Parts: sequence; structure tokens; C-alpha cells
Amino acid sequence: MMLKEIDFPISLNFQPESGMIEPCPQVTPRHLSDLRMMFQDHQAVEKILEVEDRLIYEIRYYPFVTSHSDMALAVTKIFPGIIGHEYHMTKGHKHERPDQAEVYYCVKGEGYLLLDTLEGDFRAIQWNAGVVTHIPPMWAHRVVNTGNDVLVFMGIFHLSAGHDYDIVASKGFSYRVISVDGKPKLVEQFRNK
Ligand code: M6P
Ligand code: ZN
Repeated sequence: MMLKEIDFPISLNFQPESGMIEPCPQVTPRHLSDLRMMFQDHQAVEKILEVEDRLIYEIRYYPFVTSHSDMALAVTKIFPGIIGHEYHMTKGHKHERPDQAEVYYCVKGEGYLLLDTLEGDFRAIQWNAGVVTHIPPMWAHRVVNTGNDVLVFMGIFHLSAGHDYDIVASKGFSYRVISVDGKPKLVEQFRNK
């Protein structure tokens, strides 16, 4: 078999404390304006946006594309903070392809991994460093940072899985994680029909 350059093994250097990978061909910052539709308290969002477009999290990607495969590694670093009463979190997405799972690994910090079929089934997994979770196909996934420090997690998936954000924005997760007296609490939310 004739190997192309992309068909040879690759190793990265990953730093768990900072969430950096080296080499890192792509960094995607997500600011509050990117999550406008995701946080519940729209007034709180707009008030913060008048002052600054706060950086909520950043994603560092490495695509492992070969002639016959399309895996990717993404390291996400969620900064600590609250919007209204709701903790900083990822937008959350469902894979476009119905046969695509993902593995999430909590490297640092504390929070929740929210998993939702958006059709009635829901799980909230309490997350701290060392927890590895398999996300089966068709479960929307969102990570919430409830700690005072950054939350770093790694996701391993196929690039062809695709990210569906619209379904999450329109239906919403069944529960939100809010701060009550400084402690995280899961609250059920009414679904947009
Ligand atoms: C993980 C992976 C990425 C994803 C990122 C942030 O690292 O699932 O594919 O982009 O988390 O999540 P979101 O895309 O929901 O903002
Ligand atoms: Zn995913």
C-alpha cells in the first residue's frame, strides 16, 4: 500500500493544567455573543454584552485525517463564571449523523456533563478530573463548569459526525445548572415546543 504523508502516526503534546496541545492548528474561542440563545437570562446576557463580550470557553482542535479515517481531538477549556444564575457552559450539540458517538474525558475542574436525547431521556453526570464518559449517538451533550477554576475536558470523535446546534437552541436541554446560595443546583426547564 502506498502511504501518503497523512497516513503516518502523529503524537501531540497535551498539557492538562493549561489545556494546551502542541502542535495546535486551530483554536476556536466562544464568546458570550456566540451563546446568546443558550443562556436563560437574556437580560443578564445583554447587560454583560454592553460592557464586554466575555470569553466563555476555547476549543483547541487537532484533526487526525488520513486517507481512510477522520478522527479528531478537541480540548475545551471553560472559564469559571456565571451569567444571571447560570454557570458558564458549552453551547451543546447533537451529532448530525445518527451513528456517531463520542468520548469525553474530564481532565481538570468540576461540573456536570448534561446528556439529553431531546425526546424525553436525560442524564446529568457529575464531573471531576478523571471521569471518562461515552456519549452514545443521538444524545445532545453540554458541559457546565460549576467550579471556581477552569474546567478542561477532551473530546474524541469523528469529524464527519457533524454538530447540530440548532436543535439544541430550539428545544433546549431538560435541565439547567444554576447557582443557588453559591452551590450548583439542577433545575428542570419547560421545553420549547
Ligand atoms: C468537545 C467536542 C467538540 C466541541 C467542543 C465544544 O471538545 O465535542 O466537537 O466543539 O466540545 O462544545 P460545543 O461544540 O457544543 O460548543
Ligand atoms: Zn460531540
